[in-house]
Amino acid sequence: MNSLKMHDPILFSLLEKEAARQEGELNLIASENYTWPEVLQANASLLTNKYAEGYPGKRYYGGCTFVDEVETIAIERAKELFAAEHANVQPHAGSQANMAVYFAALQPGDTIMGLSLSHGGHLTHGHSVNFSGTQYKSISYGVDKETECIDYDNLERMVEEHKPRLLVAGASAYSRTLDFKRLGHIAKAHGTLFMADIAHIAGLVAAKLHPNPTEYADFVTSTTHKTLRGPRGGLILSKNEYAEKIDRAIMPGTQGGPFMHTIAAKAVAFAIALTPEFKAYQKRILENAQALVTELKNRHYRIVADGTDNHLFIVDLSSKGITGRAAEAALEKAGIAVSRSCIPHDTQKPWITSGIRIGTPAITARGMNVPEMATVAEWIDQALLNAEDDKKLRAIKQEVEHFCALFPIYTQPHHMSAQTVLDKQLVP
Ligand code: DSN
Repeated sequence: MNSLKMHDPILFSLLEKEAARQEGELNLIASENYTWPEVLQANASLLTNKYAEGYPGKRYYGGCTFVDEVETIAIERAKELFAAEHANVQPHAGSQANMAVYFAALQPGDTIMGLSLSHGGHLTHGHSVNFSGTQYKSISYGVDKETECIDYDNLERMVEEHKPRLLVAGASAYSRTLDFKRLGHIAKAHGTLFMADIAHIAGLVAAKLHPNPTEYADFVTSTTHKTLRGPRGGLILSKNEYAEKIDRAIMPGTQGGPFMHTIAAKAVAFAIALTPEFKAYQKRILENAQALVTELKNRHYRIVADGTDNHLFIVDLSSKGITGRAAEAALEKAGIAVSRSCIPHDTQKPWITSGIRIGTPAITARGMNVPEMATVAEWIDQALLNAEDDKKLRAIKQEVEHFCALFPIYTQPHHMSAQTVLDKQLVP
């Protein structure tokens, strides 16, 4: 008998319902993914019992022999994966990774410059309601009105004018390649530190399908659970010259005991990300995103920045008579999960929005490929055309459920191949 089921049936049943939701829904949320069974195993391990404040070989607790080895392995794999000089694998999340870099690199009141949230940036890149906008002076750059891409000439002019202490690149809703080389050169030319936040694109960077910023940036931050497909958590990479400052900014600066179970799970995910199979998975994410763009354009949807170079894109619904919020709600009724999203220069409020953000990491993880994208696009279109018709939305949901059953998340052959990879790579 399952122990959780016996001792806490209410909680157990909620976990079962969530498992059924994940299996039965089309997940197009660009920041989500289904991690590997081996990562789940490490993340649910008894390493959660261990306190290990400090770093390998320098802990404030006894009994750290094995967790020291775990963290060292995670650090070494992260460095290899991203060709980085230094890695800190302790950040609990992406926001904590960014906070630690600011804590290491800035004094309160210093100026930071990041992409505006309403143009695809992140709260921690200087938004007024976030610590990054209250503790530091924040200047935001945006995208060009015509191309909806970053205008690097204008960005350079802004760096010249505002002289930020830290230039921040990276986004949560930007579908084009980020020119880290150019950004690094701009920062260097103006005596500005440069941080690249690759939370969304880390898997593509690891697979060499997006430029890697580690050569050009003083600091690189990331999450480990989006395209990278590891456990929920954060990561900081830096040049060696900042290693000590970064480590101190995490502990004792902003965090206490590291989540050793999550660090073990990160180590497992990094090993998988070093394999050719992972690269093939990332390539399929890109192919699926581009195929879905084409299918939606064929159905007369406008795509922000006219397409995508990565795992996500933004659909502008302003000519379709439906807001982002209403579209998100209708799609949920049809068994399709997306997140509403501002479009650049949006006239709707951020809670409402004119767009939706669509990403392909999760549906690709469950084995869907380019031929399936036409079906996905047709359901999106039908759901949005019938957003007020609950009967029609319920009918689509049923079709979606049947379709998803053909692509089970945790029982399909590619997970077996993850096991094979682990056997080959990890077992001596
Ligand atoms: N919340 C994440 C996203 O959805 O993009 C960013 O942190």
